[in-house]
Amino acid sequence: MKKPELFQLLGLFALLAAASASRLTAAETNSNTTEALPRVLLIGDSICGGYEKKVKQLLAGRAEVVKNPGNAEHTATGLKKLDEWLGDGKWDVIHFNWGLWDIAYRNPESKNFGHLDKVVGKLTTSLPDYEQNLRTLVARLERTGAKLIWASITPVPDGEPGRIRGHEVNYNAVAAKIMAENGVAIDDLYTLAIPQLTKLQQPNNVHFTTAGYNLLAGQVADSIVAALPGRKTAAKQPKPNIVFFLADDLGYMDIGANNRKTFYETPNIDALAVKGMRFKQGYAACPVCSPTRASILTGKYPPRVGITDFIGAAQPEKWARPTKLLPAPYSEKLAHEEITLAEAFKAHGYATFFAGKWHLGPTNYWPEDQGFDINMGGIDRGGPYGGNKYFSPYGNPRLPDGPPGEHLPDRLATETAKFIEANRDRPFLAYLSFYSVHTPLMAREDLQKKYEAKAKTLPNNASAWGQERERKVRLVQDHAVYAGMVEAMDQAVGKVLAALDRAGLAERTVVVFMSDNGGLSTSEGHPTSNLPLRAGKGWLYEGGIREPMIIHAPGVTRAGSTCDTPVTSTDFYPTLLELAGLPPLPPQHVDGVSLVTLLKGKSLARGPLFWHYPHYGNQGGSPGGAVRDGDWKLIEWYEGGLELFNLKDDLGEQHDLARENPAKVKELQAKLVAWRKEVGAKMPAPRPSAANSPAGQQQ
Ligand SMILES: [Ca+2]
Repeated sequence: MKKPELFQLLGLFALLAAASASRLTAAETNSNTTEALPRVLLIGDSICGGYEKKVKQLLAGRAEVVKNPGNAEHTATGLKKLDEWLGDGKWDVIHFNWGLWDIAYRNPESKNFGHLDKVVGKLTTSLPDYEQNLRTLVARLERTGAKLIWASITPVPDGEPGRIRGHEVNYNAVAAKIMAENGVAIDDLYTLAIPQLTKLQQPNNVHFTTAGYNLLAGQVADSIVAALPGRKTAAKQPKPNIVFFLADDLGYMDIGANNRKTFYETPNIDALAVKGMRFKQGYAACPVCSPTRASILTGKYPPRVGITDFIGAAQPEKWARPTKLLPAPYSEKLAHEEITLAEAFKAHGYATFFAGKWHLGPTNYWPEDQGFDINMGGIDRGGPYGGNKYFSPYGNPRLPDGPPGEHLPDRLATETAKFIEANRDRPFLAYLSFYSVHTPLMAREDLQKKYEAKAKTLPNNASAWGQERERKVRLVQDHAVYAGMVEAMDQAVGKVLAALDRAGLAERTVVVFMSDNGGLSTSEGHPTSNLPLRAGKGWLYEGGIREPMIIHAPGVTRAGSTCDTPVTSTDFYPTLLELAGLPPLPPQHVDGVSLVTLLKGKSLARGPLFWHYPHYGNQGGSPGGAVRDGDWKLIEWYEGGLELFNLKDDLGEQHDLARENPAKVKELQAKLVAWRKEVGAKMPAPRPSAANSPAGQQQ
């Protein structure tokens, strides 16, 4: 008997065995082998039906593969039928998947309940129900003693009637968490399919072409082979962890790595720059906080997400200041439909952690609702305004108080370090979003004293002031309390990096440091100076948007390297996915560009960067937009007026070249206008003339 024939015969015996009896029968019947083939049960929906045949071919002679009869449908069907499918339960490997049916919408009017109705109506299974059902199913599968492999839900294309693109990511995230908790292997068909989706999937349909099913089958067969008895699971290269530090209101010139003469001391952040790459033209997508925060978490420009001002700013209908224009309306929460950076990582089995300032919406829109497993202190507020503010008790519903007097940045670092230690054996995303160095201006007493003494040693020993429109602007860094706040935050960064070292994770953890807008220099205590950059937080000049930005990606970035390419906060999303070896999510991070090429020291045509801030901030600025293209920057003030700067020659934006170079103004303004249209930017409105009268002047 030739080998292929033997394998065919074995396959036949296997089928007989599956149909009627236990595998002992198969072993006894097959007198030519001393051992029966391992038994593999496939449980799945029509996608599984699509790759079933090829998987059986690929495993012929190595395993007896049986699929559940028909379609596994949704998790509720699984709960009803699982015992029937398991039969005697003597399986070596069970490869299973639920989800595609669960995320389908059914027409509640339909009587034809046996099929997907292809009409958006009621979601088959809510996310909490899916989680509960899947937990029960996994518990029952575990009792079989088989090695378990869970296959992620394959992508839903845009335009498929009956399902919404993106739901699969959220359901995969929940499933990945359950599998991680239960030690179930993951066969990530989602990640496999994403890059080639348009080629391998049928148009506007979740089903695949033959080539697509063959691709899936190859990976399914490999995952089964790796789990077969006597096989050691091949040790995979662990995925890198991500630690993302986001400072609040820290200016570009506030760290030693960017400013050797800074009054403040930031040895830990400077050391990070020495290990990784420092961006000299890294921008925030907005000169105030909530919009930039949204841009990092969504990979989209703020006007596309609708969050164009800090949440809490007065909407136009409540606007009381006697301004020329009415500010544009803006969204006061980050929509659940956005697949946040945290949700994207969670979908691939990452543990996700948030600590600190959130400021992206009311209750039900906090970090735990946007993909973070743990939330320490992230709420609606834009500052530490409860209790004793920067010192415990904090009066924060998401941060249990520490001992009286405990300092907030240190506590957030402690929590982050604890999370890192607890998750040292699985990939994680830790997002430490400091409340520091935002107002209220409060420092640890020892640090304040240290910098009061240091201020006395400054050459002129006096603050100096300039003018930015009607506001005075600080020109010298010498604020002792602010300096103390900067150093305390830097120490907190050091504490987290030390935890990575202790856990032995420093060489497989990507570390990012960024701030959400420029340093506060024209209001609310005017604590810092951004010179030579013009103005500060709340302004479209460089002082308001150019940020301290560092990325250390072990094995990718060269120690102590710098980058001069202008990049912006929407770019983190695709960059971090690529660094983690995860597939991009292009419809989500539509405004981001992966910076990995730059991190490797190569050049990248990043393209122009845009800003839209249709609001009167608290720092003296007025509504405007801006575009940065090469060395040029155009600011369009919506009250009227255009300013053109060449940043290469004029970093301080002192020489407006708009009159000298009308062609460049026209070119850049056309780009800005086209971009506003593309992202659906809302504009400030002209005011009814009555509102401009002194009677309308409140505030
Ligand atoms: Ca801020």
